[in-house]
Amino acid sequence: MQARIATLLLTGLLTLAAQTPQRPNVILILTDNHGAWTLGAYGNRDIRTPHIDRLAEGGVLFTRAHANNAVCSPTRASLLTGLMPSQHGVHTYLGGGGAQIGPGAYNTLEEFATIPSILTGAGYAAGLSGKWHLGGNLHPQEGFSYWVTKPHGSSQGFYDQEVIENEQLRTEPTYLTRFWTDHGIRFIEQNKERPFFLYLAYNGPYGLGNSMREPIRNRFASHYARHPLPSMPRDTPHPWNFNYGNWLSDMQVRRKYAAEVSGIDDGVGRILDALQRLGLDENTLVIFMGDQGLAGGHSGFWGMGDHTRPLTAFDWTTWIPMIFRHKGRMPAGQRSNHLVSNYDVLPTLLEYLGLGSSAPKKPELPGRSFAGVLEGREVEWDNTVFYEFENVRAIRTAEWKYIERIYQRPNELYHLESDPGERMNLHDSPEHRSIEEELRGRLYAFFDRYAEPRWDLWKGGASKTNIITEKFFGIKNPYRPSRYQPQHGEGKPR
Ligand SMILES: [Ca+2]
Repeated sequence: MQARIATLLLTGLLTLAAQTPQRPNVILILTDNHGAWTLGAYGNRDIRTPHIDRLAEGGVLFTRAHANNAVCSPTRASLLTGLMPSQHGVHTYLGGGGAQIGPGAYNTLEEFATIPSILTGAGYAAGLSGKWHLGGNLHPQEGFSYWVTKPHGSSQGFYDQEVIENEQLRTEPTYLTRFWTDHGIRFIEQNKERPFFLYLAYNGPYGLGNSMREPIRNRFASHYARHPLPSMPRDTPHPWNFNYGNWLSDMQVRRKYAAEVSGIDDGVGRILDALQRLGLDENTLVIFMGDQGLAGGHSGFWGMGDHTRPLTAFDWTTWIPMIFRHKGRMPAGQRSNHLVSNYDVLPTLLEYLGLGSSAPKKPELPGRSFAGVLEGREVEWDNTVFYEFENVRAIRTAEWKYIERIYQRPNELYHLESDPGERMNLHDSPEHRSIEEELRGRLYAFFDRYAEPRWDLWKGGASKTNIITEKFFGIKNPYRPSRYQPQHGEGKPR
């Protein structure tokens, strides 16, 4: 009898062991200034993205994913912490030097639990290959043990650029998009026997500044050399364009942007091939998303919500690609219309990995887990996302968007169902007063609940970054932690 119980116990344990394999690996591929509209999987017919399209065919694509801010550092901080800018204090992009590298450098996420710090706490090896842009760039942060990144956030090009490797600055002559992919594959190979988290954060396609004046040097130069690229509209520039309005008719910029999207697609293809080659397909969750979107001529804009005056919250700056794939566990070829945000990713990922109890409790997370959608279950979902960019806050539902500004006008109300290009501002029109009041109430309730007074610009709080609308808030210098001591090797002028 005892032997039988022991056998049953043993069988039970063996069955349990077989049913609870080690947690899946996670690869989070993040692109920079990347509108969903550039990808074949989202309906684009003139930019070549066969590998990202293949990824989508094998998993779940979110047709309506939005970023909660217009620029790099805040959206990355929100992705990794699950918090709003008025909770983590990163309101705009970190400028050169400052918190990023040099004597004032510090990690702006230090006091928060993040996707990498939570996963490394659960036994994952974590690797960053690509753009960090959240401070303390020279040294590995947030539990990362593999750390190859950039000293700055902005990209002046994709060749002969400064990188940080082995905690040293140097110039990398080769194609950065390929360089990040190479390091991503190396990290996967080194950690293939244990759970790993790869944060592969491409600095392309970028779409801005000198990087778009660099000639196309990847293998797509001839493909796009004469391509008319009709997916980038040639509208009359919107009067709110600030510094890129004349790019709407610039074919060099369009072709360069398209070529950098396709360059990333090659990298995604190599990552997927590496997973297959190493037999990791069925034990690896792959997430592909953009940090925020980019207008490529849409509604008369080029760029993001910081390339306009006033600062804006238009959909072209927030609409991002978001694709999840996990072979064997996730339904293939699914498209979800749930309205989701970058700040929903952390709670989703933790629940999906069975780490829901590790979700940070304070500050309170505004995000909601859509893990059920990934597993093909029906989930209750409030189709509402929020946006915050300095003096601009917005609420977006499936049907409406309401945008409010502090210290500046106008406010804006758009009926997105009939006006997806956000061209007809219905603010203050008598027949829309009640919907505007309702949305305004929900917007205020959201920030009343979640904003931390310390970082709530609208209520006298500070910022870890310089802010573009400094004149409205009277904040001259970004917050710096007082305990900061320069570390050895930092602060060397270059
Ligand atoms: Ca960006």
